[in-house]
Amino acid sequence: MSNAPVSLSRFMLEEERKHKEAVGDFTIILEQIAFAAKIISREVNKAGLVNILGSTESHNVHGETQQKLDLFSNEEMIKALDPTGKVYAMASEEVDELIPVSDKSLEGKYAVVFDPLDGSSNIDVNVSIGTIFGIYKKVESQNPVDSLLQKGKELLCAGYVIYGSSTMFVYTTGNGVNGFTLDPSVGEFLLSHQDIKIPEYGKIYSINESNYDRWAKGIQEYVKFIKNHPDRQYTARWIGSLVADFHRNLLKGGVFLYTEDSKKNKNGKLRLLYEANPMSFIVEQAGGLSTNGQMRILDIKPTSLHEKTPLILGSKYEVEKYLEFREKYV
Ligand code: P6P
Repeated sequence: MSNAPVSLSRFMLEEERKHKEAVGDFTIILEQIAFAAKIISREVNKAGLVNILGSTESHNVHGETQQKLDLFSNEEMIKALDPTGKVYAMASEEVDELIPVSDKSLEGKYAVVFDPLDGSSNIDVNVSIGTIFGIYKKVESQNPVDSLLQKGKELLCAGYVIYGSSTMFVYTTGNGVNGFTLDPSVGEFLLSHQDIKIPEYGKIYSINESNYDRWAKGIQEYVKFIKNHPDRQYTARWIGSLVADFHRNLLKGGVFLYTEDSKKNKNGKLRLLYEANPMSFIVEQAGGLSTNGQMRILDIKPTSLHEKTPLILGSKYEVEKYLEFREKYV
């Protein structure tokens, strides 16, 4: 049995062979996302040394100041995907409308949503950040946006890249979750976390408690319960970077919550298409749960590219307990 490291490319090809109808288009898209991730990783890891730190004068659709690395990462994703001719439609957190694709891409069979660099407000303070993506099959419709406004449960693939102490590529195509760590010396992502499963329960809860006074009673009572759990001591961890907080909880167990509140974020802060849905697909494939407090995230029918949703996801125990408290206190 060879103990040679398994590269992401080899893993993808072996996955592709399991689908006799596959012609390789899907693998090409994934390979290109991995390629863009390597470029972004290189720039993120030297951001302090070149004039790519800091913010631009521009703002995204959410009114957030766009960081230079945000825009750089967005461009890298588009440059990696459009030339393949396989991507019929694309949407990004950094672009207000549907991203125009070249004529040859109009024959593409897939649609891709992505947050090119989530958590970018942390770039200047050297905190882990990430890229999040999801891939859909194109739907036959007059309006290309319809291929992007599909329920999360229609995703063919979802993944994220975390630019942290190492750069990792974590993804699922519906057959479990696997993690690959970038070996910069060879420029390859190598299989390092095979068949990731999130623990049934954890000891970590991740929520920004500065919003406490604006939460519904059920959320307040849930957090109080977790902080005083009868069976185990939980600890609070909040990095303020979804990919970093999610990745830690995926590996160690626990719950991540960005709930709605009465003032700042009436429908939560995170975006359904390119943050909540991909992370929800991954956590469910790893044995966890993901809800908006009323329903499964992956069952929500999106109505606009940048709509927000409350997001509570992680280990089954903590998410089910959250639903109990929301039911009890409304
Ligand atoms: P807050 C980063 O800006 C982000 O979109 C997510 O990555 C992160 O989980 C959240 O916002 C942090 O929000 O309100 O704690 O700054």
